[in-house]
Amino acid sequence: MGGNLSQLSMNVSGGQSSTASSGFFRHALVRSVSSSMSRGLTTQTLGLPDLNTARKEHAEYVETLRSLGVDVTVLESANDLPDSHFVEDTAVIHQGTAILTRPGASERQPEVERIRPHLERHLAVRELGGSSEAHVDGGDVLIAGREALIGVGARTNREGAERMAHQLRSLDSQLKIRLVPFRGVLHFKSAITAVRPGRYVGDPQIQFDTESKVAPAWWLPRTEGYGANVLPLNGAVLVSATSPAVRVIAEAEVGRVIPLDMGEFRKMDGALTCLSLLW
Ligand code: CIR
Repeated sequence: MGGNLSQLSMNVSGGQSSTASSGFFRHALVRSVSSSMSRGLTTQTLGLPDLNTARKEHAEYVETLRSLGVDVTVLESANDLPDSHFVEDTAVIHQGTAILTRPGASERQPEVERIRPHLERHLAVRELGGSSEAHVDGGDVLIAGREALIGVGARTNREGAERMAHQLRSLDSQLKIRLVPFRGVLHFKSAITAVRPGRYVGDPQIQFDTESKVAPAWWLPRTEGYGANVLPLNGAVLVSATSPAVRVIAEAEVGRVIPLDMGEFRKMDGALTCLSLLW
């Protein structure tokens, strides 16, 4: 088991000294909220999302990225694709190259071709490769510092994860890549992200096979598991406004924390990282 909140004071000084190693991004691609978002896929039972509130939350997200120095391209909404604002799942960007995914949910596969030309405008783009049965969602690929964790779960299968690992390795031979089978949550990054490289925060709802355990530095209280999806960006950490615990952790680890309301996206299994592709 990793750290808990009562141990926080012991970790604070070590955390603050490493702030500079957080991810730095100049560009982001986001897509405006689909007007059919309430018809998207979800495992939650939190009710239907309110489109206007979701648009406000999205606008605030975009403004926050801009306030941190990110040049944000906002694509027109794709109203025929209810989950298309969750652009993270369509590609994995590393070292100036976008690797297109092959999402595990067939309903979401058309999103990839829809975003391809916009990625090609800015980045080198490559295919995942492998058979049509190789599936990977961007929400299962966590790259933090020199480590990449690829979750094998509800949306990403072993063949998809291996293809993604192969592509990442060919871009960056120094990257330490691990495939991590998991259960209990939709995407790996729904439950594990890094406030900064090497410092993972986790939702205790995630379950691992014995041999594939990930040991986060911080496990959140069960009631605040949603807070485990954080977005470290240009010296700050975006966190969910619903988790006081993750706020305390991110303040101690990084210093600058920006809480955002993601309530409408949460109803559809979405969280902070899902709404952007960053490079
Ligand atoms: C889905 O089920 O695919 C969407 N409703 C939610 C996707 C959220 N994306 C992510 O966690 N990376």
